[in-house]
Parts: sequence; structure tokens; C-alpha cells
Amino acid sequence: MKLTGVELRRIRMPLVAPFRTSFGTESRREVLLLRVVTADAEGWGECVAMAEPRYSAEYVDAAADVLRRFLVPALAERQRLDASAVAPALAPFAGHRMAKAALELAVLDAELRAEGRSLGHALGAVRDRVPCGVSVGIMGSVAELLDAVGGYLDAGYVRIKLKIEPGWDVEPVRAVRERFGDDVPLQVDANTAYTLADARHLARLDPFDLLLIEQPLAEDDLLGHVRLARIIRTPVCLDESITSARAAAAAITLGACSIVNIKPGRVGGYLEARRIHDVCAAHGVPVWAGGMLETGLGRAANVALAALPNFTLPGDTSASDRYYRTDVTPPFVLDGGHLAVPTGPGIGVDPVPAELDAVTTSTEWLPL
Ligand code: OSB
Ligand code: MG
Repeated sequence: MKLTGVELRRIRMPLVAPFRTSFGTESRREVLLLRVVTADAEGWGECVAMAEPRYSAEYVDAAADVLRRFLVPALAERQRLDASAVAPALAPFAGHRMAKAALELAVLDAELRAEGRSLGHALGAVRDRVPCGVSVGIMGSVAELLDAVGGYLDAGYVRIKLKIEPGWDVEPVRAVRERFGDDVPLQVDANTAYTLADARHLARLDPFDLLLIEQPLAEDDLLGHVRLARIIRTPVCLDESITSARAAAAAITLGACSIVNIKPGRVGGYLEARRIHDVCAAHGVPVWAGGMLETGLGRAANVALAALPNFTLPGDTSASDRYYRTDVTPPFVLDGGHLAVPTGPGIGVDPVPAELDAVTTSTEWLPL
């Protein structure tokens, strides 16, 4: 494939409600979209970096900068390029996995559209629909939380994830169990808010039969997670710590986690995400699809990934209306707690031009 150029497009989308986590509160999503143009097709990639470097070191202005200065020019040196060659071409540059993932996805989408193949098919999807969970932010009160959880259960979500932090953990979990019962699949996500000194406190979550606790400790604290996993009964799942298939193999072998959250942006792309899926499957470790408040473009690709065989837990692949009043693609709509895996070529969805233009704050063309 010969690339003609790459368009960087910034969009700004208000969230339907503020989303509070242990690392901050988001009221709107600043997104960087990439459109790769080739002689035969165009491809879209969504960069999941957020406006500020809180969830990870990456942030959206830095992603645009590294793409413009280093990553896109590195592809220009290749005469012919297919998607499997993108990560090796970008490997000389350290880090910036979210920026790399977006560029690889855009090239992969263009390639698959040119071939008339769907991303799900290319990745090895074995389902045509995926069960969906929802990630519920930290609220001002337990009453507000119970309202929100009740609304999501009424909408059909098959699993609830509560964001937690010190001061908002045992009580909200107890309240959700008391109101909605022991049968609701329930898990929590701390986004690194605790230390090993909190192990006894986190063990107080044991009686609530949670599916998992996600990333209780710091990103680089694998040893801490090993120790914590030996103290608490709730299975430990890692998100932030899993930056590659190598990191996943190490975490599993050390006993730092027994479940893995896979986010393609965090690990440098969908091809690395599939390798993590395979490593986990080989170890008998279940995986699930994380989310980064994506628009319909990134969501389409995440839903395709979630259709692989070892994605045996519901993902944070919620419907468009959980995030945005208007999506940039035709909306993803929950059907019996599931989303349909797109079947069209590439990621299988296209932006609606008027919706995309309405939220665009800037565009920049990088010729190759
Ligand atoms: O830790 O999983 C996380 C959103 C932004 C950054 C990090 C996380 C999240 C979520 C929401 O939990 C997932 C989603 O619904 O997209
Ligand atoms: Mg998480």
C-alpha cells in the first residue's frame, strides 16, 4: 500500500454527564482522529490519549506532536507499507503507544477496506455480538450512584463496574449489593489509587463476590500486586500495568494478576492487543475489552476485538448514548445487553460528515 498522507483532526465532544475517577473528572472528550489516505482507500484511527496526562503519561497534544514530528515521517520512508509493518517502523521511538496505536489502526482500516475484509474477521472474531458492561464514575452520594446503576441495569447492561478510591469503596459496593442483589456481575476499578498498605482495607471487599478489582496499585508496582493478590480474595485484574504482550506474560507469570483488561491504545495497537489476547489464552487467563470513552470510530474497533474467543468477560464497550448525545458515527445501540460486531470492510463504520464537522476544532494535513 502506498500512503498519500495523513490528516490529523481534533474534535471536542461533551459527555452526557461528568465522569469522575480516582485520577480526575472529565466533562468533555478531546479526541485526536487520524485519517490515512492511500491510492485505494481511506482509513480511520482514533487516538485514546486524554486531554491531560493523568490516566497515563500520554496526552492528546503530545500525541499530535509526536505523530507530526516523528511517527508519520517514519512511515514516509517506506515505499510499500502494510499494517503489520507499522509497529516495527515506529519501534525506534520510545513510548507514545496511544499515538502509535491510532496510526496503525488507520493504516489497518485502509488496508482492510481496500481488501473488502472486516476488522473482526482479520483479528479472528468468533462472535457476531458482544456482551456489554458499563463503567460507573465516582458520584457525590450513594443515592446518586444507586440511581445511575439502576438506570444502566434497566438499559440492559450485563455487568457494572464501579470506579473506586480511598473513601469511596466498601460503602458504595455494599449499597449496590444491598439494592440490586448478589446476582449482578459487579467489579471495581481503582486506577492506581491505593498502596500495599491498604491491603487489609481492600480485603473488606472480599465478602461482596466481585468479579475483579482493576489496577488497585501503581502502574509499575507489579510486586505490590503479587503481594496484594495473596492477601485479598477478589481476583486482581491489571489495566495500566499491561503495556505490552511481554508485560502481560511477566505479570501473569509472577502472579500479579489473574485477569487482564485489554485496551489497544495502551499497548500500541490492535495487533499487539491480539498478541496479549493470545498470551493470556495460553495461560488460561481471561481477558475483557477496556474502553477510553471512544467515539463510534474507536468503539467499532474495540467491539471487533471483544469478539475474539478469550474475551470471556463483558467489556467497557458501552452504547454511544452512555457517553455522547450525538456520536460522530451512526450510534452503537444496546440490544439485549449486547452490541453487534460491525461486518463492513475495515472498522465497518464511517463518520457522519455533518456530525464530524460540527465537533471538529482543527484539521491538519501531513503529506507523505
Ligand atoms: O481505567 O478503564 C479505565 C475511561 C478513561 C480512562 C480510563 C478508564 C476509563 C473507564 C471507562 O473506565 C471505560 C469506557 O466506558 O470507555
Ligand atoms: Mg481501568
